[in-house]
Amino acid sequence: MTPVADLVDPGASRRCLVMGVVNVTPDSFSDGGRWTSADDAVARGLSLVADGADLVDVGGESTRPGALRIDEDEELRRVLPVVEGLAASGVVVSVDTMRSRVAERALEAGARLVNDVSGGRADPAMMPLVAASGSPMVLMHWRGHSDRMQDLTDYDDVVEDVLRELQQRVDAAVAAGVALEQVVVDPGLGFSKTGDQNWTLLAALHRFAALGLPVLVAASRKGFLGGLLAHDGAGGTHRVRPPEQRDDATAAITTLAAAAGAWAVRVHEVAASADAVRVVERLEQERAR
Ligand code: PMM
Repeated sequence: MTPVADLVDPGASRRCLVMGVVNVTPDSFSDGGRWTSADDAVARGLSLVADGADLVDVGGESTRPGALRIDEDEELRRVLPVVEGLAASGVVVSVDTMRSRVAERALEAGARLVNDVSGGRADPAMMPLVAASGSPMVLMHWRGHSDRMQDLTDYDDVVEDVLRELQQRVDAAVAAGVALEQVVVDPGLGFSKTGDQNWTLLAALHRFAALGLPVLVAASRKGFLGGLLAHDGAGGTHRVRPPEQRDDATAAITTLAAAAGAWAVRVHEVAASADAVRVVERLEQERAR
């Protein structure tokens, strides 16, 4: 069994880690269509590591709002050669999938972490598979597939409700035989959340950290940043900032997430976030003196 703490440099720095993203998809909102050949995707992953990524998350299925599912064979075809190529180069690879069979094959190909945005809800075989494999797992807060997730944004209190629903997923994982030391939690920014609800969750990150489990924060390039940074254009148009122009705001969130005790941030452009987590670490060392 690999505890989360031993995934990257066991015993080394306790700073917030940086997870670089490689989406091997034609249609992700953030970087879709850019790394569709396995060679390009592996090269991209290696360049993220050169920029300071501690681990690389490889996904083959877009989860942008409204996306339809692809079939399992297509997901395997996209993901496996990239996982294999990066793992063979010594990269710590995480596989972003809701399917137990994709997770299983990716782990065989060298992945070390399963990142399931459905928190084990999309495929009932996922948690038993993770338990048997001994690999760590990200449980993200999730209420439904992308084609209907934005219809599922009713909360009494978004922070309380997300915390409770995440805790239920942690309990389900433990009941399936996953050790607590293997579990990472993620509030699931942008998944069944309105723009404002994402900000409310970010403002309460310390409460997620207080669950006592490592927390992953994945704000990178998401729509709520595009909305925040929108500006009024000619002719009274309201122009949402496009995804590739949201990286500075993403790095700002990395700083805040690291300061709130996040275990890792998941980002598309790594360099600024890699610097930010080191700034936060240095300040914390200074405060502890
Ligand atoms: N968001 C996306 C994909 N995978 N994984 C986790 N754990 N948390 C997230 O919030 C998350 C994720 C969607 O973003 P992308 O299409 O830009 O990768």
